[in-house]
Amino acid sequence: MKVQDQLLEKAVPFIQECYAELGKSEAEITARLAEITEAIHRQGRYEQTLQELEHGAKMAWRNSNRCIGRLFWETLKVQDARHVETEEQMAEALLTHIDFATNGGKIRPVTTIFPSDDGKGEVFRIWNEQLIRYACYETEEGLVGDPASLALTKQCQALGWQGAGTPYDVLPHVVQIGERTPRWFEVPSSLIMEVAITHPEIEAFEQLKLQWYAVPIVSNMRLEIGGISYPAAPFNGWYMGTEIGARNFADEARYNMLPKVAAIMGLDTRRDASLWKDRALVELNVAVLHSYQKQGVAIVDHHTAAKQFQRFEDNEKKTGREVTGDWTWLIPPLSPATTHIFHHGYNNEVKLPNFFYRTESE
Ligand code: HEM
Ligand code: NRG
Repeated sequence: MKVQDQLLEKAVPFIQECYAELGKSEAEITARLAEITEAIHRQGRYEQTLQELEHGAKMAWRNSNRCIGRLFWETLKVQDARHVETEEQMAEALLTHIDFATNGGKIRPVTTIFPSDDGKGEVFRIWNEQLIRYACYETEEGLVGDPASLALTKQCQALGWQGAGTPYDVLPHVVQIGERTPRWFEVPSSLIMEVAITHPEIEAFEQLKLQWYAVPIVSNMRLEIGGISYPAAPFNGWYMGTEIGARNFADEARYNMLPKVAAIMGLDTRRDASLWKDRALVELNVAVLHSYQKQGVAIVDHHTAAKQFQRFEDNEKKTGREVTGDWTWLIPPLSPATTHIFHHGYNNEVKLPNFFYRTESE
């Protein structure tokens, strides 16, 4: 099938669904489809209206099978950056995103949408996995920082960036337009909100000197709406505590803190059956939730998030839409069987619009 026909084939159901949800008339749908058909035949592409972009992005969130936070899909804000032309403008829009999303800790869900990939022009790319993430260095004492960032840190260094060498150096933004040399831009520390981790009862937690950033802004996925692909469309909500406490700090291949937490708690780490890992995990997660709450940064615990997801499922049922989901990602990594999600099955069919991992050529 021709590329043009493929585009139209995806544009039609999107416009029908989007416009129906927005309460538009059949006449409006017919008129818009005629316009889009004509544009595709004449130029091989069509441009979305701001309203289509905004509602399409919300639908993409609603269709994100792995996301437990979807109750709030209608509140998503869109920063339209489709007019951006230079690396500097890209970097500027990323800083605006961080600032608007952070909002002093009252985090707002946002997506910034850069120019689409129409297969002809240049592709706008963000190299970072998230807009705020910690670097990783290989030292004689082993890895320092977040091992998840080892490859990107090396690439940044090859481009001339140098970090301070602490376990929590925020990586610069690396952006690339077409096949031009990628450019890096430091993120001003005044824009980055971070949370020092303390425990409500166990004072020794302070000795671990743990900290994490306030806002997770995923920047390595492409957004597809109505057949149009946006390879750079960073998005954020707020954290669910377990992402930090049960994975980022706990995974052996990340900050690997469970042995240190067990040590300050005086647990018996010689026997697996003492359940020292489980006990350390719980207190680490208590500390994360406590610290974000104390510093006024939005965060959700996994029990509340699961209840919110239940409400999302109820809402969707009422509107006659089937909820799709990826069970393996929806269950939280801590006490999964205490949530209703664990005891359910979900259809993991991928509906459009949606967010996808980028392939090499994207
Ligand atoms: C995945 C929670 C907002 C789209 C996830 C995950 C969690 C989560 C816990 C699993 C992450 C992991 O295990 O690494 C939340 C919460 C939000 C929120 C609490 C608060 C509002 C959003 C927004 C979008 C979104 C605003 C898009 C507009 C996604 C996508 C994934 C995901 C696409 C899958 C990522 C992947 O495959 O790597 N979310 N989310 N989420 N979320 Fe959300
Ligand atoms: N687990 C990752 C973040 C993935 C997305 N999570 C969200 N998304 N909460 C981590 O950094 O731990 N969101 O858009 O809010």
